[in-house]
This record gives sequence, C-alpha cells and structure tokens, in this order.
Amino acid sequence: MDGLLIGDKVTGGSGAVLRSINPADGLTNYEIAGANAADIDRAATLAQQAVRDAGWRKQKPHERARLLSRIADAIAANGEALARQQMIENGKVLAECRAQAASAAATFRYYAAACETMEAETPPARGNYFGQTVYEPYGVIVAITPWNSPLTMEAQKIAPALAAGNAVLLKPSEITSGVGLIVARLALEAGLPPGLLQVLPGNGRETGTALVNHDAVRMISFTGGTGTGRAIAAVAALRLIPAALELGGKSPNIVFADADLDAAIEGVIGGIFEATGQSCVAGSRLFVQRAIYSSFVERIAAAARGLRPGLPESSGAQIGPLASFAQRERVESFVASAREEGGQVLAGGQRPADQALQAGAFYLPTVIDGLSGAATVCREEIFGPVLAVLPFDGEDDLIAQVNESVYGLACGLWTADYKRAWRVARAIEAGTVWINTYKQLSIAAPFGGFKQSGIGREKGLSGLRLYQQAKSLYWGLDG
Ligand code: TXE
Repeated sequence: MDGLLIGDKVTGGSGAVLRSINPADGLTNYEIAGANAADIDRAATLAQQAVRDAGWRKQKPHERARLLSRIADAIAANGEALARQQMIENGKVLAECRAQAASAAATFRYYAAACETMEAETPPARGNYFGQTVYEPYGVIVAITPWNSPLTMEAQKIAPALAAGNAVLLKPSEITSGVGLIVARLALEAGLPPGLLQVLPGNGRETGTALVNHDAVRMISFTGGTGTGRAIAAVAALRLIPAALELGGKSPNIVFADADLDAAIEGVIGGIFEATGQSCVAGSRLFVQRAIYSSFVERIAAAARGLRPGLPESSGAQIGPLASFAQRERVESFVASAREEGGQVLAGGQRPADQALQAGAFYLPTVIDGLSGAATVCREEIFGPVLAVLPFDGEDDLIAQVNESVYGLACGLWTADYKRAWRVARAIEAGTVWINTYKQLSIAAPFGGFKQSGIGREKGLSGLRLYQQAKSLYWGLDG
C-alpha cells in the first residue's frame, strides 16, 4: 500500500517497511514503505514552496478560517471511517474512537474561530512612535505523533499550525500511519493548497531523525515518550529551532477521606483504565488518605475486577487490547517488577482467560498495593492498565510524595473541602489539576507538562501562538 502524501499525491516511500497489525486479533492491516531522506527532501521543498507561493500566510485570517472549517466538515462527514481506521491500528474501543473523530473536527473548528478572531497587540509607546506586535508563522514545521490517539493529537498540531500560516510535515507513529493520511487527503479535497499538509510515515530512527534535522524545518511539535523528547530537544538545541514537547506522565489521583467516594471511584477507575491505560494523563498513582485506605482500595480493586475486556468493536467492551503486542510485553515486565519488589496484585496482573480475546494484545486492569513510592511501577510511566495505590496522612506528606515524581503532567483531587482543594491544587507540580473530576479535556484550555512531562503548551489560544513568532513594529512619528 502507498502510505505517503507528498504534494497532492499519495505515493510509496523508499524507506523501511512498516507493518500495521490489528492488536485485537493479531492480523496484518497493511504494509507500507516509510519515508527516507530523499522523500523528506522532496516534501520539505514542496512545503517551502507552498508557504511562499500558495499565499497561505498572506491570506486573510477569515479566508484561512473558512478552509479550516471545510476541513472540519470533511472530518465530521468521514468520522466513522476515521474512527474505524484508528480502531484497527491501535485497538481503542470504537465508542472512544468515534468521540475522538468528533473531537478532531471540533479542533479544526476551534482554530478556525481562533484564527479569525485573534487580535494583534499595541504595546504602550514609550517615545514618539506607534508600536505594534504582529505574529508571523515559522514556515515549515514538523509534527511527530505517538500511537495512542492519532485522531486527536494530530488535529491538535495540524489545525493550529495551519491556522498560524505554516506548512506541516506530519510524521505519524510507525504503528498508526493511516489516520493522518486520510485527514490530509480530506484537507486537499476541501481545498487546502498542496504542500501545506504532507504525511511522511516511517520509524523514528530513519524518518523522524531526518525530519527534525532537515534544514527547511523551523519548528518541531512532538508528542511521545520522554526519552525521545530528550533526543529531539538535543537536535533542536543544536539547530537553534524551537521544540514543543508533550511527554510522559505518572499522574497522581488523590482521594481525601471527606470526598464523595462513589464519584471518586468512578473518576479513579476511568482515569487509569480508559484507553487501557495508554493515555499520557492516565492517573496511574492513586493516593488515598489513611483513614479510608483499606476500604477504598478494596472498592477500587473490586471495580477493576468488574471491568469487561472485549473486542474494540463490541458495544459492551470497556477495556480494549493494548496498542501492540510489544506494549503488552512492556506492561507485563512492569507487573513482574512490582511482584519482585514486594507488591501485592489486588486485581488483574494477567491476561484475560476469555477464548475470544486470545489472539489479541489484551491485559486485565491491574491494581497493585504494598509498594513504596520508590518502586519501579510508582516512578516510571507504564502506559498500560496498571494502578499503584499508596497511602498518605496529611497534606504536607501528600504533596511531598506526589511531587517526588520527575513527571508533572496531570493530577486529580477528590475532596469536599474547597479551601484544601485550592491549597493542594496550587502546590502540586502539574500542568493540569482536576478537582472532583478527571480527564476533562477541552481544546480551549492550555495543555502541557511541568518538569519532565514537557515544554510548551498546546491547545487554547496559546496553542495557536505556539506556531507563530512575535515581531515588533515601530512606526516613527517624528517630523
Ligand atoms: O514512543 P516514542 P513509543 C511512552 C510510553 C510508551 C513509550 C514508548 O511510555 O510505552 O513512550 O512508545 C517518533 N527522532 N509514550 O516507542 O518512541 C516515533 O516514530 C524523531 C508516552 O511509541 O516516543 C513516533 O512517531 N522522532 C506518550 C513518536 O516519535 C522519533 C505517547 C513517538 O514515539 C525519534 C507515546 C527520533 N529520534 C509514548 N524516535 C504520552 N505520554 O503521550 C522516535 N520518534
């Protein structure tokens, strides 16, 4: 199958072959050749020409907005095909894939509105001149995405980068190359000039490295693991180009004794087990106040045991497979490490027995007790359905334990005391804090990480500015 989109043509690549495997049944979806350095060079040249010649950056914001809205309509009209493509590639349950397709369309709509209504600034003059701040695109940007949510993550990069006047070279994850290709073709059909959105699948070593090192690329937008983010940041530092990095997490979910415990159970269970734990904001460390520790943890373990694993397409499935067999092995090795370090597995800790699921990369929702915060599963991002539970006494003890992590992406907080919620929310080192809710995500709010969870903020109006650079104009008024 041809898997690249260069200019306005779907074409074969000259790089390493990628095989897409459906993690629900182990069958091959397709094979494509990825992009090599020569493919990337061709696409980058077309992107530079498109920025220069297509007049994209010179179009009035409302004209760019009209086109982004048409792309949103096309995504919405093809939502079912997009949802099913993501489902066969990464195994997410169909209901969630459908919701993510709708969210991708909404993201294009949001940035159409933002593009049309964002105003430039007039800083107060300190002399006899009139000052203005205008925002210019970088030119060609590269967007590198992971496999857990290509539908939403790619839209969150492409829509604001285009709205800001750039051309985008998209490199999807090697195991989820198909969604971006469909979106890019829809964008062309909606009237996006060729060269402004091109798709270059491939592995990180060959395609990713060549892309971030290409001279034409002026900015990098990356979502993925912290180790990869660090390697990309090193390239960006040498090349002196900006890199927005949305990286890993080890997000805490905190339950105080005075919380609405039924709501907290639901929030904790959804927070870790939705998407089979493969979410950057998964609430993978559960902190429970000691007074309610045993009873609450028992309820959590029972709720985890009650979740139904199933094929992604079946309507009752609450837990789909992991996105790949390699990811399941990774999860299994983390659970083995927890057992070796003295952890007690209260739920899961194994593959499901159901015969219908044997061919897929399934793993049961797992709850582990009895470890200290220093244990491997309490420190490292697992990216799977594994919840580690830990007790805490008071606020100081809690904040010290929570902030010990090198990560700082998100946090959940369950309490009836709003003053305490305010104190704790401000003290936690995380880019997002949810109070009496979890995993509420809005395209209108900035999103990103503290510490090793990343640099920069996507989404919201700052997510548009991420793809622009400020320019100051001084209009002399003397004489
Ligand atoms: O991620 P990678 P992988 C974490 C999660 C997961 C682990 C590994 O813990 O188990 O990372 O997943 C491209 N230059 N997260 O291997 O390698 C790569 O091709 C340029 C958390 O899939 O970070 C893919 O497109 N690009 C995370 C993208 O980077 C490179 C989501 C992400 O791949 C590259 C995903 C290079 N040198 C994984 N090396 C989250 N928290 O959201 C790789 N890539």
